[in-house]
Amino acid sequence: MLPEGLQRTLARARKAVAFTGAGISAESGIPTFRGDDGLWSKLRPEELANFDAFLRNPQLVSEWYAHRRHVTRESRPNPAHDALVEMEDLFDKFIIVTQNIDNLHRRAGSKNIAELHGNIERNYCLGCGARYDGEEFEDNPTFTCPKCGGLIRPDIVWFGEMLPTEEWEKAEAAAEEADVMFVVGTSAVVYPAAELPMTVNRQGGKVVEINIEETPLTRIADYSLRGQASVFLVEIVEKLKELRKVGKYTE
Ligand code: BV8
Repeated sequence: MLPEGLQRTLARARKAVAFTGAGISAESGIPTFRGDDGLWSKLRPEELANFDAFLRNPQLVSEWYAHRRHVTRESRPNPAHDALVEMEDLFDKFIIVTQNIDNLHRRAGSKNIAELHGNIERNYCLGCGARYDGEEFEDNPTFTCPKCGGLIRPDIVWFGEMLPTEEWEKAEAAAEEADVMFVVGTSAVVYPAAELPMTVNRQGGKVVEINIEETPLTRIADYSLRGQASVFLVEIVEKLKELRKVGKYTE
């Protein structure tokens, strides 16, 4: 049962943002970063998810991403991703702002997505900029560009790298005007992405955290729902459908 206050927020909200992290894909079988079985628990970000590490050992870093691409392709969107697809039709304005690079929001069918940290299905050559996206990239075990021999890197944001300007600006603008932001499955420790829920809070929008554990955001969230992303997002979508049926928006 959703808190009364949250139901009133849902009834009134016209503009919404879903801000997602690795936790929304955990139920698809993709390991998170900082959980016990998280990716980082085995490897440290400085070892692999940064440009210097890539230049030092391009084969190792490229093989790690090829492995992760394989894992994401073997997985499927879960009911949490599907609930966010339905959410697009339940608000006047809705956008998914994701830190995830696993491509699952796209595969679930979401249309309006800001990918703050890139997408593991996109790659480009450092030498000539040629793009190597999706399947065509797989049969290239040397990760070098057939056109110019340059190094091919994943089109994702490593630590110390700037976020894609257009994606970041889309995310900031949405946070500035959101009536509600659902913060789903993120430990809220990576910046500048983790600033976005603070922006919503500062402009008077409601922050609804959905997480199986407490995070640094819990204290500023208007509602912190403790549990699985799929359970709460499905419940929120059912409530929205009920509320929208009895008149689009009730004050
Ligand atoms: C940058 C791609 C600026 C690679 C990633 C202050 C301001 C600005 C920057 C910084 C700053 N302080 C420090 C920095 C630097 C750094 C940073 O934030 N470091 C952190 C670690 C302190 N930031 C950067 O470097 C960023 N760039 O700032 O540039 C700049 C640059 C140059 C010059 C001047 C300025 C770039 C950050 C992007 C890094 N790239 N990923 C890859 O994936 O390999 S970050 C990585 O962490 C992923 O993208 C991931 O999405 C992201 C966040 O992690 P989460 O998604 O939250 O995942 P996590 O495992 O941590 O948490 C999962 C959560 O889910 C948990 O809470 C768990 O309880 C919950 N959960 C689990 N299961 C479920 C669930 N919840 C619900 N249901 C479930 N079933």
